[in-house]
Amino acid sequence: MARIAITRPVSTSIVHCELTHLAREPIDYARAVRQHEGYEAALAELACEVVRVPAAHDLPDAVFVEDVALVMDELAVMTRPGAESRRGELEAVEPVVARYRDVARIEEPGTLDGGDVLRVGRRFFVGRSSRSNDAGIEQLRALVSKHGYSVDAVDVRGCLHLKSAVSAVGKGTLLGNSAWVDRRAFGDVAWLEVDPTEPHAANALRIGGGVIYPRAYARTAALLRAHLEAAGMSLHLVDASELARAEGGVTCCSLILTDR
Ligand code: CIR
Repeated sequence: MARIAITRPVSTSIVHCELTHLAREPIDYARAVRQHEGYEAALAELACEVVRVPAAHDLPDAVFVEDVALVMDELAVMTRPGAESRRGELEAVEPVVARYRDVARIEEPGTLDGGDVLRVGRRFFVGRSSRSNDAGIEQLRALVSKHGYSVDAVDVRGCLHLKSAVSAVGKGTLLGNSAWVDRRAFGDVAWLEVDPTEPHAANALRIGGGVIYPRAYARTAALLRAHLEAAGMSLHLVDASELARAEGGVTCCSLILTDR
């Protein structure tokens, strides 16, 4: 069973990306490309075969492939991104996803961004955000409940996506910023709180026994490292500062799946 990470190159137009909670700052394209290469190297360290969707330089946010699809063992769901400027991203991603899974779709009036979807075992938590609406969440529920997954909507405030506020860093362990999401929504799980000086530090990408994480959040990284070491897991730090200016984190830049 091979582990696949689907990625997409940084677009030359990244500076024109969508921004919701951040002020626009210059983005160094060459540095963003180098950082993305470092991210792909971390994926390879975690035994992923990196499969690239062709670049789409006219689509500023195309690097954030997480938002346009969800991939489970049983099926894939192409989302309908909440930002209209991002809907054109699906066209080239779908055929790549379709190599590995049967594909279902979120349809109008539903909207859903993959960044709002957090999976913990057979449970999906979906952020009700400016990008994902109740119709999208209902459609997802209809598609995945027949495969034994539950879907709970969770309110998020102050950040773009649910996974800006909380992400999974181990079996049943979440890393979160409780100023942006109510941890009680997730029931009985272990919760690591981000350092209060690092509100953006809750987005981590767990792949098997490793976690990819931005080097910039040094205090939260120290906490996370101690937790992972105790659990026999590894921490893989990457530079992700340029894509952070585009309001993206480490989960956003890949779709992880198993090829059977
Ligand atoms: C957007 O606003 O859509 C992009 N600039 C950032 C998307 C980040 N994606 C993610 O957190 N899953």
